[in-house]
Amino acid sequence: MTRPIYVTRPSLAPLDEYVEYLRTIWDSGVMTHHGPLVQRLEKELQSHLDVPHCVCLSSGTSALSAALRALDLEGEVITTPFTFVATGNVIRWEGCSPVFADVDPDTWNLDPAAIEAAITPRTSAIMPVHVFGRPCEVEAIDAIAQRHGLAVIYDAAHAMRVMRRGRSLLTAGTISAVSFHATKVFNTAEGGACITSDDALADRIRRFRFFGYDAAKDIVDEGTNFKMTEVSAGLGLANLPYLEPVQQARRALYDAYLEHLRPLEFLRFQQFDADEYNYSYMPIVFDTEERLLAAITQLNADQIFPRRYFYPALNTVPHFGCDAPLPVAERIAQTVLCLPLYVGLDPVDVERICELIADA
Ligand code: T4K
Repeated sequence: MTRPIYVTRPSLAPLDEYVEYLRTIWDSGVMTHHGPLVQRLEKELQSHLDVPHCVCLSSGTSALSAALRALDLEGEVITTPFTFVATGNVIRWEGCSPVFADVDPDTWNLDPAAIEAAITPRTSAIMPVHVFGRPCEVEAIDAIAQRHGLAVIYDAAHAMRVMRRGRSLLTAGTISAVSFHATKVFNTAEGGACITSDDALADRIRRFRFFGYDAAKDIVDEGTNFKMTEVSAGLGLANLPYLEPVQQARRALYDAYLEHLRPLEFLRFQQFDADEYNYSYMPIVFDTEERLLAAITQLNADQIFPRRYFYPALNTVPHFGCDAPLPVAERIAQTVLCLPLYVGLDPVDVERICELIADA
């Protein structure tokens, strides 16, 4: 038995395969500025995802930032309170106001009826999150956006390798922003990308990431430094061929958890289509926060460290200044726990984790 066990570990290609990419960097001396490895990674991701534009950036957060900027958004952006703090922060960072709407009790994603109820004359966009990779109600959200003339930016940080009706979920919305952080199913250490089918938006995001320069190095926009390095892109290129086996291994672990945990009456699970999901997280919901805390104590005593993604609900975080209670999201945030899930996690440890939870 390995200890300690953390909530995740990065999936990494064999080191010698990554070293081959590093060698090309050492040979060329090109470390950054949209070099050959970033260009190749973008091409490979475009073909992998079957999308016209995948603009690689320095993080999922910078991808969200660039998406908001590319659309010149201002005013209110409706989003979910059940998400990582980056989602809400980036909206404020870009000069807009996040307006939190409640989530659906089964999917844990924004409830379309709650989105519609939150629309005001100041609303400019909807920023839903496919939380833990579970797709949002994309059609319903599109219909609302069209009715009210709003942009839809998906925070698709968790959604690499999620399919929806045979297509990558990253094709949803005006722009989807995905994270390639070390803790994600596909990683470039730090990194992210904007996916869009709009040529003009893709070009604008490319300019933003490089100080607003165009190809001739004329300053044509107000940009910043959101560049992905060649070192990150090389890691992405090395990791990309392993996505299928990584996903299969995660699915086997997820299924093993479910087999042991399903009989426990005090637990609930996120609902999704098993064949289109990416198995990026193993979230479980307890009937009470007391039981969740008891389970954490039991697990920690055995050096197992699950995580309370995403606690607390963002509408209760003071800097967002939101007074309205959002009971479904707050309840889920109080009672959800993400269990360890990564390639290499020993099935014996999965069993042990489940026993400790059952004891709680
Ligand atoms: N939107 C959503 C919905 C998101 O969830 C996120 C990020 C974003 C936007 C923004 O995307 P990025 O800008 O980050 O690309 C992690 C990640 O930093 C973050 O990417 C992720 N979501 C968030 C949910 O979780 P922590 O606070 O869990 O990191 P940490 O250091 O506690 O790591 C957790 C465990 O992972 C450790 O116990 C051990 C393991 N680990 C971690 C790292 C960093 C490793 O084994 N190796 C590593 O290099 O934040």
